[in-house]
Amino acid sequence: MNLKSYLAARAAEVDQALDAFLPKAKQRPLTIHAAMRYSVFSGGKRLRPVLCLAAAEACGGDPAEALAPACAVELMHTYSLVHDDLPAMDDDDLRRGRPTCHKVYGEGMAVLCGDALLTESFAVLAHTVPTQRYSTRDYLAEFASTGGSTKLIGGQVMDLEGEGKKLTRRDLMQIHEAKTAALLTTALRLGAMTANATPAKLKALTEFGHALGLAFQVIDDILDVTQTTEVLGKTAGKDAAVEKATYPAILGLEAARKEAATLTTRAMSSLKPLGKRAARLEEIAAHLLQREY
Ligand code: GRG
Repeated sequence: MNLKSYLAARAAEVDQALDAFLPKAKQRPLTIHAAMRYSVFSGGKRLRPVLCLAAAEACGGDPAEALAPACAVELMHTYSLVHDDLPAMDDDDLRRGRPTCHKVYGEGMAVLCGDALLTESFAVLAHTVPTQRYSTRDYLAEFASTGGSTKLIGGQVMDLEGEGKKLTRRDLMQIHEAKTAALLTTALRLGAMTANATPAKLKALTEFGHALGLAFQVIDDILDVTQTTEVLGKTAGKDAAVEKATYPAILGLEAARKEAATLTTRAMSSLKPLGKRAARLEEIAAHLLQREY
């Protein structure tokens, strides 16, 4: 299967599973479930869940076994987007090509929608089947730590506190390790754990996720200055407008492009311990370097 078909097929599987896991639209109270479904089914790329499934395959597992953690990761990701878009955070009107959750449902409902998505993500993760090496407790510890105050939330705190300050490249990397690379890495690790991956393979995927996550963020920063709002589905030029520290702002556009390529090469070479089975992950990394939105 070529990469385009693979990505589309995996994303469709994830969407189907998300639909089954989420409370139905008819479930009362109607508004919160409508807001949750509006935010989840809004045309996201499904990168993190696809990485989760691909990591399971790369470790010789059945991707169907990785659907629960894949969906859990997407729900945690969507919660972070809904809350990040709120006026108290990044204050954005557009996400995934549509008005943000609070623009449609109001701020109070968007706060609750994020809370409900995060809570639901743990309920979905609980469906993951333990393996010989990894218990439900291992999945939970991994997932909770990523969502917590040293990773996702910690990254957002550093981001908020960095506003209006002159950040160094090192500061920026720390923010993006926590905000972006951590969840990508956890998606890969959880997928691998469902395949009972050896510690050596898990380590390789951790290194892959770290470099890929940073590359993904550098590219995201580049696209913010080079793409249009229509193509991105979110407000382009936002970072520069609020004088946010970004890779192109700190390094310059060309050096930022080189940095993304270097990180992608590093990510690919981390995959060596997985052998030929990692070809799909390598292909995804190459694809992300070329992405236009
Ligand atoms: C806990 C509120 C809160 C925030 C945590 C993750 C995060 C910090 C904020 C979300 C917004 C943001 C800029 C995250 C950085 C990672 C990133 C570039 C996300 C966008 O991911 P895509 O492009 O989005 O995969 P889609 O819409 O395709 O799923």
